[in-house]
Formats: sequence, C-alpha cells, structure tokens
Amino acid sequence: MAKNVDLGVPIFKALEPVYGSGLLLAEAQQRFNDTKSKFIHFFGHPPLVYARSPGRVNLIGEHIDYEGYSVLPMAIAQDTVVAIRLNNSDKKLRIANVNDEKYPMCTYSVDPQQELDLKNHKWGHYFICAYKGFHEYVKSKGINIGETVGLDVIVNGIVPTGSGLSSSAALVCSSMIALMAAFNINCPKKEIAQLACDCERHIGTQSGGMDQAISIMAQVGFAELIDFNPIRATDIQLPAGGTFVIAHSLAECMKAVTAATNYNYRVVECYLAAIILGIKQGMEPKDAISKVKTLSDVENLCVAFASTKGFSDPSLAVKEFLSEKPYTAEDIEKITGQKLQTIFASSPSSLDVAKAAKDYKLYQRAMHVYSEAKRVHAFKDTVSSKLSEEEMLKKLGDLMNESHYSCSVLYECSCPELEELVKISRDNGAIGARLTGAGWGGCVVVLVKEKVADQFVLKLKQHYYQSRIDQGKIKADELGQYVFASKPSSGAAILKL
Ligand code: NG1
Ligand code: MG
Repeated sequence: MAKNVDLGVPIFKALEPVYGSGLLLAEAQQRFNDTKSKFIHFFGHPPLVYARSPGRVNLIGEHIDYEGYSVLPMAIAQDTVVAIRLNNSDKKLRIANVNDEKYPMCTYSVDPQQELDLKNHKWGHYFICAYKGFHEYVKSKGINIGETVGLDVIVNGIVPTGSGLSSSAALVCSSMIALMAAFNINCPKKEIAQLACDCERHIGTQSGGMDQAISIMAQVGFAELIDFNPIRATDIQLPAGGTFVIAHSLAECMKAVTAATNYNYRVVECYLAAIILGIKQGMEPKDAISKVKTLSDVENLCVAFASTKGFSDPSLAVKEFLSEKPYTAEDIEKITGQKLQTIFASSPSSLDVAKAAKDYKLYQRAMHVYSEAKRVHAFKDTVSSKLSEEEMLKKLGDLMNESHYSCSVLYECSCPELEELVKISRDNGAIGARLTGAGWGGCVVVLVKEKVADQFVLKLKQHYYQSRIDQGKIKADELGQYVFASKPSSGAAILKL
C-alpha cells in the first residue's frame, strides 16, 4: 500500500489499539478468528482487509439531526466488522454473515446503479447502500478504479439490531471503509461521515447524519458534540462520577420496514411546520417551499425577522403561529395555497407519506425540535461548567428527563415498554433516564452514579427483565447483551491483520 494513502480512519495491524487488553481483547481475537474461518468457509480464501465501526448511544438531541441541529452521542464498544476481498473471477457481490441462520447470504449484481428493492427488505441492502455511495464518491472525484469486479464480503456485527443503537450505521460505515480500504481510496474522515450519511438514505429512511458521524469520528474517552452542514465533531469530556447504562426494552423497531408511519412521517411533519412558520413570518409560499428545508432553516429566518417581529426564540414563533390542533391536508393546502403534490414535488416518497397520514401535529413536533436543540447546548455547557460533580450530574439528569418527556409527549416516539423501563429506572436510582435513538422501541439510556451502576443493573434485572426471562422472551445468560454500562469507545478503524 502506498504511504500517502489517507484511508480516512486509523489503520492497525493488531487488535489492541481498538479493543484494549484482557478479556475484551480475547473476545475480539475470537471474533476475528471466527470471521476469518467463516470467510474461508464461504469463499475458499481469506479476506484482504477488515474494517470495524461502532454503534452509538445518543445521550441527548433526539430527532433533531435531520432538522440541522447538533446532537451529543458517544460510541459504544459493540461494533460491526466487515471483511472483504475483491473477486476477479465472479462478477457478483456476495454478502455473507457469520450468523448465517439469521442473516442468509445475499447476492447482488455489481452494477452500482442498481435500485434497491425496498418493498422486499433484505439485511444485505445496507451493504449496497455503502456500495452505491462508494461508487458515487469515486465518480464525483474522477477516480478510476478500473473494471468493475466482484466482491466477497462477510459481516460480523454485535450491535443489537432495531434497538436505537445504530446497528444500521455501524454496518454502512464499516462497509464503506472496507470498500475504501479494498480499493486504496483516499478519503478524509469528515467526507466518509457525510458520504455514509447520504448513502444510508438509499434504504428509504430520511435520516440525519448523527449515527454515521459518531461511528466514524468517535474518540475513545469522549462523547462528541456533532454539528452539521458541514459535519464536525467536538470532544466532550463527561463527568467521571457518572455512568451511562443502556437497557433494551426488548421491543424492536425495524425502521427500514416501518419508516413511512413513524420516522419519515415525523420528517414530513417537521418540513410542513417549517414552511408554515416561514409563510406566517412573511415568506411567499413558493419561496418557503423551495428555500426552507428544515426547522433550523426557519429559525435562521426568525432571527432575521426578530428586529421587526420580536421572535428571537423559535419556540415563541411556534406558540404564536402554529395551532396545537392537528392540521389536515386541507388546512395545509389552504395556508400554503399549494397542493401537497406541489409541496412535495421534489420528494415522491415524502408525498406518499404525507398522503397516507390522517393529520400532522406541527405545533408539537416543532416544539420538541426547538426545545431539544436547546437542551443539547445546555448539556454541553453543564459538563464544562464549574458546578460541583453532584450538581452537574443532577443538571444532566434533569435535561435527560426533560428530553424524554418531550420525545414521549410532543414527538410521540416512545412506546409502553420504553415508558415502563424509564419509570423503573427512575424508581431505582437513575439521575436521569430517556429513550435513545429513533424510539418506538429499542433502548433507554440512564445516567447513574458510577458507584451504584452494578447495583442499578441488578435492580433492572429484577424489575424489568426477570418476568421476560420467565416468559421465555430472552435467556438469562444473554442478559448482558440487553443491559450494560457503557464508556465512550473508539471510532471506525481498518485492520490489516
Ligand atoms: P437510530 O437510533 O439508529 O434508529 C435514527 C437516525 C438518526 C437520528 C435518530 C433519532 C438512522 C440511520 N438514524 O437513529 O439520524 O435521527 O434516529 O435521533 O435512521
Ligand atoms: Mg439505524
């Protein structure tokens, strides 16, 4: 490999720099050995490179990345490993998984233009997102990678799926950097993060860029404040006396399948709220529809209008201009003077989502986004403040609780299992507890004092998991996969073992 190749993320020849020492290293070694033997089993030869990228837990800043606001996640130790090798003899993409019972091998054509069959979701689609993104990148930079070849790929992921811990981004990011490494393509970290974020949308979720940004850019020991347009990451040191415990509600949310009625529906509601706020503040409807894309766009507008109308705070504009009563399609068409077809002319899939919806809760969604965006900055300011550790933890916990309330009541992305888990957490020593990730299932993140973390986990086992073990929903010896304390882990890396 040429010396000047910048593959965007660190390249290691051993596992220690990523996985540390002791038990974790031994487990990682076992996993990499398994990955290699399965690769040989499926393809008859060993892989060329391995790439790994972690899942993440979002500490605060939910459902605001796609509205252009900063978020504050940290990488978790659980990651996805992708091993790859070019295959010149067989022009196919063969995507296998070490867990081939749950994830059978998927085969695709090598055509980078291929459309994904979204009605027929397959786990291998996530690799194809990265493959398409990789080819778009290479093309946009005018790089010639020669004749299209086949690829043998194996995936070994341990980020729980459908849990709000970004197993999808871990897979897309590790696939992307595996491709970069396999073809020796120079690409700075920030560009990989942006690319991975853009290409994951091929799966049909109109997601923001938080998951890919943290998965690629995380630094061990730090949470990161992620800003967008362009993507940036700032290291955030968390208070030593606190620990974040992640607990799975055991309700899975498969967004790639359900996005039209939850995630993408919220994206549509936020967009409608943004253009109506723009119109109410004096924009021509046609301009609002073409120029305002997000609630942060319209906040900037509010600031511009502040001198004349007095709204320096976007929440005040929401109170003034939006109704708490849900809006119907007719209401929207009346205010904008445009048909939904025109409003969503540039996004047929959003039009479908908008048409399928009964109504749109613009006030509630916009209130959530603006208040949550403020809480992210309050969280960041708190960790760098001069407060005593006790006071600091209390303040962080309060912000997490407020965030949960907003997600649950205003954004309606919680579910009964998450509510139960949050309540049990608060009744058993949590300083703060909230759903994390997209919601509608998945995990909660709980801030507890470091010294009571083990005891807290035991309480959750007793009050939430035991009955589910008795019902056979999970096995007692698997509990460690569903509830664990997490320290900020390292970001993506390439391993040339
Ligand atoms: P998860 O938790 O992985 O489903 C999703 C989005 C994020 C963000 C959060 C909500 C994807 C790939 N990611 O994350 O961009 O919007 O929801 O804060 O869909
Ligand atoms: Mg995801």
